[in-house]
Amino acid sequence: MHRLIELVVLAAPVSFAAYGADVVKVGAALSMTGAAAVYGTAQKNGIQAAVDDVNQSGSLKPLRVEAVFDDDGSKKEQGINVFQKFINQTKVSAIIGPTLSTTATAADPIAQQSKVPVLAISNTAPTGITDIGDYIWRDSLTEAQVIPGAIKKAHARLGFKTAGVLYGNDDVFTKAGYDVMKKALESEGVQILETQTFAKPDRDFNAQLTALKSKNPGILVVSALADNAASIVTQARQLGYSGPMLGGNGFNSPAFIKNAGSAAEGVLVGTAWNSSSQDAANQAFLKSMRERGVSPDQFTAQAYSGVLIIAEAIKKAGMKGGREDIKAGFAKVRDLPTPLGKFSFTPARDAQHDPSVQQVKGGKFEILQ
Ligand code: 1QQ
Repeated sequence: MHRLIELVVLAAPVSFAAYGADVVKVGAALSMTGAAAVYGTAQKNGIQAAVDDVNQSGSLKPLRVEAVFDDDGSKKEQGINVFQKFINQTKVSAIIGPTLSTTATAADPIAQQSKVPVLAISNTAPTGITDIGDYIWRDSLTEAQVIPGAIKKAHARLGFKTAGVLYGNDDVFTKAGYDVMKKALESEGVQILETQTFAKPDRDFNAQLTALKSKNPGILVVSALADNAASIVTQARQLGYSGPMLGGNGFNSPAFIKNAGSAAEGVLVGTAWNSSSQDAANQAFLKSMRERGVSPDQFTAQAYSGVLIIAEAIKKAGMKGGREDIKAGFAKVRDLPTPLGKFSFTPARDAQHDPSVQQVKGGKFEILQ
């Protein structure tokens, strides 16, 4: 008899915590397969770590957050299916993701219609994301917020006068990144000598790179996802292009460096995460990831920050974790300490914090001061 009572008492908190009404479910639609899989894996690590850290801190008591993960396959259709499942079956309070802007343009309108708040953690296309509607928010800086500063810094240091540009024309992000790069180069007074395009399934970029190299540009500027980026940079060096290269957000993965090897050395990349920041929130994030044996990248930092932002929204809503509560709470987030810096949303629901520029040195990204 004694034994039985003990069991019941011990079991009760566990079952409440796991299945009770006090759980705020957040669906994470991430690219675990397909062209953006390298980002999705990094994001999943960040979300899980932040959920554990928030719950362990007890700061949301009596609530706790639970992340439900699903693979958007780096594709529009699969992203739509995952969103529908999260909204109608899992009945999540909010959705994090999807990984690619391309997928977001298709899936976000469903969440908007269903009045489910979305927090994008890696969509960087300047338009076509948060302007879908008032339930769509993001903590990822857009290419328009990052690239002009990166090009300005590269220009000031290297003094090039001309550029060649290569971009993917079958993806919302790579295309939008190109638009931003073109504008930024022009406003720096840099002449674009040649522009070439490719599509995600392409593996051989020799034709485009030969055309670009023949113009002898002072810098090669590339908008591509990580897999394509590694092949492009490798093949450019193999063709004998020895000038500087600058990439967009797709380059912000250590997978790019790993796959490009020595060809990645010196490549410049604008980034939303200052990995060397001594801010307490960044140091706590780095410690948390170290304890998990995970080497974080920008996508991990944005994912981790996303969970902190949702937790803050719940607090600002008076410790309520419903769909409308989280949406209303987002609007009240101000100067929240995160691994990205002090975080606020702009009136257009975009991210507001400082960007950085990094360069590949010795097989690693190094922040340029
Ligand atoms: C986007 C991106 C990708 C490179 C990151 C996952 O920035 O699709 O908007």
